[in-house]
Amino acid sequence: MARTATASPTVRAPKSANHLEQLTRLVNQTLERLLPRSAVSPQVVHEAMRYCVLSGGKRFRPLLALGACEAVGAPARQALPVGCALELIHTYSLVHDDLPAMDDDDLRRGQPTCHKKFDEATAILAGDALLTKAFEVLALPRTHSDPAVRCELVWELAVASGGHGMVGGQMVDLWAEDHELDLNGITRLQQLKTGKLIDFSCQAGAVLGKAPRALRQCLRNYAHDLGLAFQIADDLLDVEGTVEEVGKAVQKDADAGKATFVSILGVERARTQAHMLADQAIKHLDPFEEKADLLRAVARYVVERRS
Ligand code: GRG
Repeated sequence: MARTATASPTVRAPKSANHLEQLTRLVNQTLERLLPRSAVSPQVVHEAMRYCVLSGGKRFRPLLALGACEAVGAPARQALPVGCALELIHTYSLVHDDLPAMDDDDLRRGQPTCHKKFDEATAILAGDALLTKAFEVLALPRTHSDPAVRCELVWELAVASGGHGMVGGQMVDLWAEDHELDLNGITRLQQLKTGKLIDFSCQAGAVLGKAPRALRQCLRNYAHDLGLAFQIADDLLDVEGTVEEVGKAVQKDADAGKATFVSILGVERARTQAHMLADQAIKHLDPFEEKADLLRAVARYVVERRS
C-alpha cells in the first residue's frame, strides 16, 4: 500500500487554527450565496440542497483547493468557487450514499439524513441538483477569466467524480460487500472512492494558478499520501469514535463484516501508518516553502481530528 516514509517532515511554525477557521467561514458564506434560496420554486428541492450542504462538514476538500492555490502563489480566495463546487459534489455523494439502496443511514453530520428529513425521491433529486450545480459553478466566468482554465476544471472534476473516480470506487465498494478485499484491493478502492476527489482538490489550485508541471506533481504526491491518511483516519473513527463526535453511525464496517485498513492492520499499526503518511505528505510540500503552510495544517488536522 503506502510508500514508506524515509525522513521526518520539515518543521515549520504551524499555520494558526484561526486561519483555517477564517477560510472555512469564507467557504460557508460562499456556499450560502451560491445555493438557490429555499423560497424559490420548486422550494422542496432547494430546501433539501441547503439542508444538506449547510448542515456542517469540515470543508476539507475546499480547504485543499484554497491551500493548493496559495501554495502555487495565487491568492487562496481565487479557489473559492472551485472549492464550493467540490463541496457540492462531495455532499451529493453523501446524500446518495446514505440512501436505503446504498448504506441506508439515518444520521449524517449529526442530523437526520436527507431522505429521512424529506423523502427518498427528494434526496435523489437534491443530490442530482448538487452534482449539476457544481459544474454550473465551474463554468461561470467569475470562476476564472480564462475559458481554457474553466474547461480544464470541468473536465478534471468530471473524471475524478465519475466512473473512473468516485462513482467507480463506490461501485467497487458495493461489490466488496460480497467479496473479500486484501490490503491492495482496499487501497485501490479508496484511491477511487475518496482519493480521486482529494487529488482533484489539490490539482484545481494548481490549474487556477497555472503552476508548472513539477509543482503539480508535488501536489499529486501530497494528495496521494494525504488521501490514504484521510481514509485510515476515517476507518479509525468508525472503530473508536462516538456517534456524538462523528455525527453519523459508527462501527458500521465491523457490523457489515467489511475489510478496512483497521481490520487488516489493527488499530495501532493503522494509526502509525496514518501519521507516517501525513508526515510524508507534508514532506512533498518542501518546494513550496512557507506558501504551503495551509496544506501542512490540513494534513496535521486530517490525522488528529475527532470528527
Ligand atoms: C454515492 C456516487 C456516490 C458516491 C459515494 C464518498 C462516498 C462515495 C461515500 C461516503 C461514504 C464514506 C463514509 C466514505 C469515507 C470517506 C468519506 C468521504 C467520509 C466523509 O467525508 P468527510 O469526513 O465528511 O470530509 P464531512 O461531513 O466533514 O464533509
